[in-house]
Amino acid sequence: MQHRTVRARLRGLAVLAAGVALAGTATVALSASGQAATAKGLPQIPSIGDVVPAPVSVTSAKTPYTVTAMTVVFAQSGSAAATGIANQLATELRRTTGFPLPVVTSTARRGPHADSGIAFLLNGPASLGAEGYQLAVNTSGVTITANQPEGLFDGLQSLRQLLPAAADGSTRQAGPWTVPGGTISDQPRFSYRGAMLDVSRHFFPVSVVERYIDEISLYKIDYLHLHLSDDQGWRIVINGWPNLTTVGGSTEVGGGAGGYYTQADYEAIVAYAQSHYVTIVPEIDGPGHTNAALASYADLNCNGVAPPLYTGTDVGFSSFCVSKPITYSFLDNVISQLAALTPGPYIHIGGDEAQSTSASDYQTFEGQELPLVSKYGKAAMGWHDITAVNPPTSVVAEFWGTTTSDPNTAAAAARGNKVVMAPANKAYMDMKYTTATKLGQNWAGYTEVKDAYNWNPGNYLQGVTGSSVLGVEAPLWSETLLNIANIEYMAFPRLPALAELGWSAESTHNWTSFANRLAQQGPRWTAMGINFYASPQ
Ligand code: TNX
Repeated sequence: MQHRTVRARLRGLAVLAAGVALAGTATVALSASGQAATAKGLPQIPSIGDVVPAPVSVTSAKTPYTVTAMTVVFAQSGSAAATGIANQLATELRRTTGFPLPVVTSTARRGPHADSGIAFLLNGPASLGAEGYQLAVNTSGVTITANQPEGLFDGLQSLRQLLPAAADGSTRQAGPWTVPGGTISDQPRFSYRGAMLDVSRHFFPVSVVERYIDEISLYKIDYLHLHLSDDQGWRIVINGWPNLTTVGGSTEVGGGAGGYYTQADYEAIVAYAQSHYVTIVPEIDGPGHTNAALASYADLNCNGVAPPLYTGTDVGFSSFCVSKPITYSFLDNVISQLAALTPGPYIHIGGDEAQSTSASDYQTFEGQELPLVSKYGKAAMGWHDITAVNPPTSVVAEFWGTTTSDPNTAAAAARGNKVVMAPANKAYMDMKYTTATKLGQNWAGYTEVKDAYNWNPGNYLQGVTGSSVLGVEAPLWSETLLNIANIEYMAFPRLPALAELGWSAESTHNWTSFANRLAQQGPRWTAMGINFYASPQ
């Protein structure tokens, strides 16, 4: 990770001491100076179950493992992906421990060393699925097993949380580097666990997007939806349409300079995301939220006149010209280029708040655009407004409403469409926490951490249950957000709440347990230099 700063570890431990109410029995305690201790009353290291999102099943044991200067990291023989994941851990731990931590092939882990060191192995049972993993800690070592590299990466995220928070710092720290003993067996409830970043209202450079990828992947988020266009800015180069970025990308909310990604920038984001097992979902919104494109090309407007660029925060005033053929040749170019640059399965086509497009024009528009997405080999996602047009069942609807009933979305689910749950009053990370929150908006209400956590995505929207729910997403709209510190303040600690709803089994849902495990994340965020809202909850 980049840009880390280390703040007082003692302050972190104080938060830890205040926040921890151990679910299991911890067997080793740490004093505030970080020394192993057994005396009562001292803050204890976490038990192996103290992970966010909560694992499916956990067994605690009195067998902690301590990483030392002798520790070797083993990677599944013949797997470049497993080696990459082993290197991620080794690189991270070398920085803070100063230990050599060589990464070697798993065939070297045999004889008396058969369970020594830290191993990433791809021989887990098939029942773990693509993303599941098992993590076992005994006094000789740590073993993470999975079927697929994604599972190893998810297991690595759990292991990182089980190491002392100082391991997440940017400079050498004092140990000991002890991991609590026992086993975890874990796999996700939903396959789609998303975050969304609005890079249109305010533009964020590649480095900010990459840092956000670092942060979301800590909590096993596996999709990042990028809102690449809106009234205030068009943020990706489309060959053949240069004004989109030179004009449409030249400003943002408040009139700042805006910016845009070259296609090489976008490819760098995609590759960075892939190395974190995150799939990018690019969104080009339409027919509404399109002023930046309309300002870039007069021909895209029904009256042939380009409107001025827009730097305010109103919604619902712009529309593509539904009756002009150029609208669809333009979108064909956009979607074909985005599809070619995007290895993931989805292209998001927006479709929300088309208040300046008549219902019949909206129907015509979506009827023309949806086939373009399949023409280029992708599945379309759209905001749930799109369910009004009876879209093909391959289309995924993203529910952003504030009610628990939406007849169009329920009807789409009944026809077979999948739904991603992002209810604005629960999952929108740009809603203020309380009336005192300076950043953000409040049109969907105030969302404290408990509000973000206490709902069930599998049973929230009437008629949208069971296999209709593909997963969850945490949208972060950026009308009021200027930089990474602003982004982090709104996402932490609510993003981990949403991540737990997406990953953890419904049977583990428990506010008290979550709040206790969440409190232990604070010192990690401090060590990583992540700005967060210190919720009194
Ligand atoms: C609604 S939700 C929007 C966005 C705004 C957001 C602000 C949705 C699909 N559209 O255009 O940025 O509210 O919270």
